[in-house]
Amino acid sequence: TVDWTDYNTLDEINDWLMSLVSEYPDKVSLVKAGISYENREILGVKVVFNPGNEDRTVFIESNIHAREWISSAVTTWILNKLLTSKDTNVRQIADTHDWYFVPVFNPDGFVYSHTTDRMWRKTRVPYFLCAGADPNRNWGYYFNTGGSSSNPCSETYGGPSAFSEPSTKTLSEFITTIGPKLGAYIAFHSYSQLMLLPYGYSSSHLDNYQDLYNVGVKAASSLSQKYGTKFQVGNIVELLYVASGGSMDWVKGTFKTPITYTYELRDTGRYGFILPADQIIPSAEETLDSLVTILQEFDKIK
Ligand code: 0X9
Ligand code: ZN
Repeated sequence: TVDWTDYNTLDEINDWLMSLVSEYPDKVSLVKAGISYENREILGVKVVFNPGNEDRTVFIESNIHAREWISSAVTTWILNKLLTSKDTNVRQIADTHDWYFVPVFNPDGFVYSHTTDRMWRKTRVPYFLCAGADPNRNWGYYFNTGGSSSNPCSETYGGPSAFSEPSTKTLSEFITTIGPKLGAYIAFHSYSQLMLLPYGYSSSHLDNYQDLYNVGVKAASSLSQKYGTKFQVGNIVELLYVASGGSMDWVKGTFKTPITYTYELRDTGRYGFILPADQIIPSAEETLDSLVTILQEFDKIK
């Protein structure tokens, strides 16, 4: 069962997604967002509370990196809150957007991180000496233009070509079907407590960087209210490193989606990727607080 007191397996997450479709048949529908190398379906849900919000679609991505378990736990918690919360701010953002939640972008790696190697990051596509490409270096926008490796044994191996990985290729095809409707694309990773702005291929302040930054600072302030957790806000290259071929870069570059953030969730390194499960709910609560601020502040800009 999924109750956010512990991390869940892929089967538990997928069973829970399917149970939501039965529980809320008028709001929730199952989405087959892609298929992995090992032939796992990449499942998600579309949630619609009210008609007329098609052009205000929010897409939430997590666990493109296998070991970052907190990311899908936060995604499923937020999904549950949107369906059940009576808080007026949560209801306001829920009811005025259409939603896509795809909790596990990299199911093969995620299963492998549960069964075999807790620190696995990449896909499981075999490449001669080593397995896996970094699925967040494999997208087709400024692919392989910095911050990715051409060595298949590297943790940041970009793959032999853009969209070489079945998961990123099929996910990109699905996202393309809704791309023009996207108002917001949010990717959850861990760890470091950052709100990252496009692009990962460049340190230039491109597109609507200034709006994203100003709203990001307000969102980080909201995030800190409950537990005092501090997040920094800024361009990927300036806060972290060059990282080309990321999913958010591809979405932003292809569709010019206005709202685009990549979160690096808790913590700052004490536990790192192995974040204790008793931090799932507090991390998810503070993250939802920041998401409320993002969507409300962008409504004021338009
Ligand atoms: O290196 C990454 O892919 C991310 N950091 S992590 O420690 N979770 O691996 C940063 C992703 C930045 N986003 C893009 N490059 N689009
Ligand atoms: Zn990551």
